[in-house]
Amino acid sequence: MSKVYDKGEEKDMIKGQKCLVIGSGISGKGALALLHQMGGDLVLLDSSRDLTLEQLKERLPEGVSAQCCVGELPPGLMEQISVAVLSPGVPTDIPLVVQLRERGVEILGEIELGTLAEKGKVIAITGTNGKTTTTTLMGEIMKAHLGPGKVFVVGNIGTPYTMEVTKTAPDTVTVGELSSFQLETVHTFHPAVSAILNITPDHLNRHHTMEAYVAAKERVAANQTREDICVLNYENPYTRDFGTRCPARAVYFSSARELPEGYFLRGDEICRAFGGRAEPLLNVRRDMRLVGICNIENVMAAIAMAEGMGVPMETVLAVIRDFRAVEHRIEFVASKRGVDYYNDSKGTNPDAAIQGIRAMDRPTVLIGGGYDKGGTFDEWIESFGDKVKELVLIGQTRDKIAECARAHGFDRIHFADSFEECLQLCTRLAGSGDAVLLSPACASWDMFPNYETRGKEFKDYVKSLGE
Ligand code: UMA
Repeated sequence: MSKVYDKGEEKDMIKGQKCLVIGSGISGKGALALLHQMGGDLVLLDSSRDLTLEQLKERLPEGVSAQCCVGELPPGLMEQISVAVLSPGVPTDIPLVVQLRERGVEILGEIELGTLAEKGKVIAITGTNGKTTTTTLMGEIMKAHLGPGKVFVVGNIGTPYTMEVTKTAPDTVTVGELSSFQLETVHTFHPAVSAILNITPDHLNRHHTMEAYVAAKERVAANQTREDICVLNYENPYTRDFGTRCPARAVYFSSARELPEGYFLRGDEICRAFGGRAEPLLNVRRDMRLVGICNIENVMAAIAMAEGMGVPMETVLAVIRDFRAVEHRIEFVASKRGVDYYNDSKGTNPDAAIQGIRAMDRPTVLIGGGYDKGGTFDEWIESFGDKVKELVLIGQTRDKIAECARAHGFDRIHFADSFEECLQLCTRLAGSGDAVLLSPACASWDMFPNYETRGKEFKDYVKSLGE
């Protein structure tokens, strides 16, 4: 997707123009509010057939008026549209978007729209896994450095960029968690510091090929220059390779080898090496409350980004020492009748779910399955080893997973038709000394509005169990 307008033209691009927002979720709402402030003439389209026109109108932000359309655009309206803002969940290759593009309509993602109003500096974090933890940690580090009111944490983490960007100023920093969906539609987005934590297969039903998925992730650095920094994982083949082509200055981290330049793990110490000299910065057992190699990588990436933003190391380390796991990410819920329950609802792809299994230290009843993103489950099942004792499957992918598990010789498989049935089954299957882990390797969208709801229902159930 090429850059189609120049910075500075944006006000004219929106003011008085017919602007179409596609999607009435939280990104759509943020986009409508910002376009309204910019003087756009608004149209809101949601293609969900489950919505009535009245329900759609109720989703309009307070004080914002827009022509609302459910399903598709009425005849004649397409010709009037000059800008279309896509919510992240809207694929860029659906017929409507293709037609708009062919008509020469400016296609922006919600993140790109936010970029038009950004006045401060931006830190952008992407990757298949670890984004939410790293973004949250980075937000805390920047808040400790800059003080209250100067830092905004936005993006895939839950708060749309467009809802916060009007508060930015030359001395603020916005920390953004960016998904591949959001990065597909950026044109001028320009972070001072970016990070690609790792890239493993995910969202292939949306991007179709691994090449397209990787290309979307790499867009995070598309407008960076040698003045900027891009933090990359040396142990991931895609991100290591990107460092040789990246327009920004690449700074690597590694959890598996000593690097001559960058950040790496030596025994239990995270070290920094520059000019061939290495020095230890922190001890991962003594100075970190987060567990698992994935979190050590997240912390190394955050240290690298913070240094790139000029944050003193003592501030960075003080925040890391106090930082706890993010909700829904390998989150210990409670111990009931000798069984430890862990909520890893954010394990929405096989790679993330592998990290969940690795973090368990006892026989585990695992809940898997959900929305079908078109990926494969072989590596996830291979990672079960002796640890996963029973697998309880739910959702769209349950038969596909069961077939794959049997092909790998794992047949302690159970099916549940509802989440409630699944949870009760897990409690029956787990004995004292076991763990029950919700880490489904799939998105939640077939049974829940989002992974947070899935995780919350899990936690509510666990809390309702007797001691
Ligand atoms: N819709 C259409 N046409 C379409 C597709 C969707 O009209 O072709 C409509 C739906 O009917 C619905 C609305 O769009 O009414 C939903 O929009 P959305 O799916 O973009 O969701 P938002 O509520 O705007 O939330 C989005 C992100 N969702 C997705 O990327 C799917 C949220 O990430 C993000 O937190 C939020 O913006 C704020 O930035 C969630 C997510 O699941 C957590 N992300 C994926 C992931 O982490 O794996 C990428």
